[in-house]
Amino acid sequence: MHEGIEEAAAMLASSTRAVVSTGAGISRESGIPTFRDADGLWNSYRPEELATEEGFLANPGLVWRWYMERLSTARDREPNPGHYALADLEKLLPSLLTVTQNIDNLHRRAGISKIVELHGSIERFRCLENSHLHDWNDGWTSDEPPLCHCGSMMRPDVVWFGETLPRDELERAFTEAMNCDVMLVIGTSGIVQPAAQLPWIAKSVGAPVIEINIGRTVLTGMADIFLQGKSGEILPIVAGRVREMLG
Ligand code: BV8
Repeated sequence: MHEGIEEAAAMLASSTRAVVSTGAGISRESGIPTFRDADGLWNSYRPEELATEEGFLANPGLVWRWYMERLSTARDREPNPGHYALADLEKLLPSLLTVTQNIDNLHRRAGISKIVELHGSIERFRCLENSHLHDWNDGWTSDEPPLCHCGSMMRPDVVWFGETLPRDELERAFTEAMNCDVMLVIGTSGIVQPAAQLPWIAKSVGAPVIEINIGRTVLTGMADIFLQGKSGEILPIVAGRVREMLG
């Protein structure tokens, strides 16, 4: 059995306010590239070109096409055993809240219902001028951003670099981290702020931090337990042990 899994499962099974914080790594086994790994998204593009409002305004078609490509990839892929194990943990631990940096909608598709999407969703769109919200419209093309009924150009309803996160989501994530009794951090390099604060907040209030990642990150040194490996392989084992412990 993976060193540390037993202890991690026991911490989760005895928790009354568990928080899970996920990054792009949890979707990697669904075939969705991460941002910083060898085949990461940013390696083919520069973030400041694409995931910023300036980048979008400078080249709306390029950024729109990049998001359309990511939207169709996300829709073509399925949640992996790691997402489903989190959905199982949510059923076993009623207080569990999942906070994700991901915009691929795979947590929801795996049946996770208590979720905070800190950086928005690739399935949602809003117009630049008035933030009118829209779901995908089959009349839209993937080449150029469509116009809203108010005439303003559409953009993905995601948080770009240099943009503040949605207040309610950020407030909820920070509050839950300040009140949690265990934090499980999965598949994140722990670089992008303010999402990267979450495990540090948990640590500051005395909650143990469990990290699942294929490699060491800036969080590994502070984590109480580091489970090295693929989240799609480790999470089902952890969820299975929690289930056995709860009987
Ligand atoms: C903000 C949505 C206020 C769009 C994203 C200098 C210092 C500190 C901060 C800053 C700074 N300069 C600017 C900032 C702020 C900036 C920031 O943090 N920059 C970083 C780069 C330093 N943050 C912001 O701008 C945020 N807004 O702060 O507002 C403000 C306003 C103005 C000026 C300053 C501040 C907004 C950030 C949100 C950006 N939007 N996404 C989109 O997706 O297109 S960020 C995007 O990248 C993701 O959402 C995610 O957050 C991030 C990627 O990180 P990860 O998810 O961790 O993914 P990554 O590839 O890095 O790592 C994957 C991990 O998985 C790896 O560790 C790998 O080992 C592991 N892994 C891989 N496979 C597996 C695995 N693990 C387990 N199993 C596997 N199979």
